[in-house]
Amino acid sequence: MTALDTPTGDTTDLRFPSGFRWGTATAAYQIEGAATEDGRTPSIWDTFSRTPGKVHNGDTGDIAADHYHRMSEDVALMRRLGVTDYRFSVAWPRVQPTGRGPAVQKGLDFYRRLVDELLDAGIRPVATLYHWDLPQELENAGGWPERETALRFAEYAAVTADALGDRVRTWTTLNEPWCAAFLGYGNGVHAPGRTSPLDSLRAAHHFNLAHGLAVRALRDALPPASEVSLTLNLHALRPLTQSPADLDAVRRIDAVANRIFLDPVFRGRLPQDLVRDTAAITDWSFVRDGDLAAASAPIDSLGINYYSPTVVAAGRSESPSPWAGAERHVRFLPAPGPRTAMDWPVDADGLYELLTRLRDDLPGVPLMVTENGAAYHDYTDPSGRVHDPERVAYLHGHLTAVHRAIGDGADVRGYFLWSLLDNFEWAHGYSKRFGIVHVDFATQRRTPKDSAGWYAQVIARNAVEGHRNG
Ligand code: IFM
Repeated sequence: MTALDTPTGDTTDLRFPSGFRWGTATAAYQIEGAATEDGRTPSIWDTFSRTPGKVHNGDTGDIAADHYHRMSEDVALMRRLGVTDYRFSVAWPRVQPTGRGPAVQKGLDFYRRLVDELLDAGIRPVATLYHWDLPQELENAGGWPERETALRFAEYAAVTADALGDRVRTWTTLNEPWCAAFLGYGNGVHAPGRTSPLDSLRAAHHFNLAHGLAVRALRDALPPASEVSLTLNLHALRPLTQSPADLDAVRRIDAVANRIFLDPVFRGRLPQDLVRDTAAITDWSFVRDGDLAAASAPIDSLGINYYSPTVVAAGRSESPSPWAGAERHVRFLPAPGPRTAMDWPVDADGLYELLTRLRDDLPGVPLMVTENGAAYHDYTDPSGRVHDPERVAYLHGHLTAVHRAIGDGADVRGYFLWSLLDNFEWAHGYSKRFGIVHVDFATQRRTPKDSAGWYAQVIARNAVEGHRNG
């Protein structure tokens, strides 16, 4: 029990610090639909999802959860949940359809309306600039492996901040650049579907550069009290055994999954072991003088997206892999325990391990859990209810882990549940439901699941239930 906790009979209220930010998160391509409206042009995900065999069932984000037309209803849902914050992403191809030049007002107007409705509902908007929907024209010009894309991103950040900066206080440059670089350009399971280790490393560097240049552009455009952040899906790594070979497997994956972003952004340098590990692929000469200084422009907080841990051992894995050569030295093992519909293990300790690692590695950097949640096989029962006890258990376990990390000194300022709505789950299409609000994609009817009611109570009490002595 910490000083914040309150005993209540057999249970204890695990209280969060006052002012803790309780949010939900979504991303533009996953919920908006309206793929061709108001000047929006195709992004790499429009192209990829139309490519036969790339997305389950041939699903696309053309309509998705139709949030573009149902935004008011969705904000009203959040108002009822009582969330203090909402994390959404801005679709670059709505704002700058060709990836460059002046902003399209109609595209920006949608976000202006969204932000106004959020503020009217007493909900703080948290805007992410890039959640994977690169304008296709920029991919045609080379995409993230090319430096030019980073320069274009900084321009997009500036025009978006000019338009929304008076109302949006918290900004995130990139969401999960690891996925965008390594799943998009390394093993090709995400858009744009390339399978080149070199391209994935080049993309990762240009994401770091893009982030840093965007931080500078945002600082120039935003009022001084604004907060600028970055969201990483850091991998919580565990060795199979404590043998030197298994520990080296952890080191390799930590370098190519975690430190490839953490070191440039927080220390202005590349991990030297990563440079050695990838010497057969590149000499990293695409990193120019000044890039790492630009990448390490100071930020106000770090966002962490966490779903499950990764167990590794010395060995060999399949190719094409997202691991830029590390697959020749590392095998991945299933973590034990129950699994979600994604077949991801449920293991809240991994979140605690990550948050306390960052407490130690990045002292003074406030943290936010910007995504956490689970997909299950949800359905509406004959009475119209959606019972999702497994999701409630997942969320309860993970919030308890966040609370424990805070008690142990991690400076965690907020938690954003993924996701508000069932949505387009990338290569899985609509087959995986992460929402706490069920969406019937045939009718677009929204039905809050039991987990939504549970989360509303957590927010209202600013606490989750713990067990005494438990
Ligand atoms: O749906 C995704 C989200 O877009 C990024 N983080 C992980 C989620 C679940 O896979």
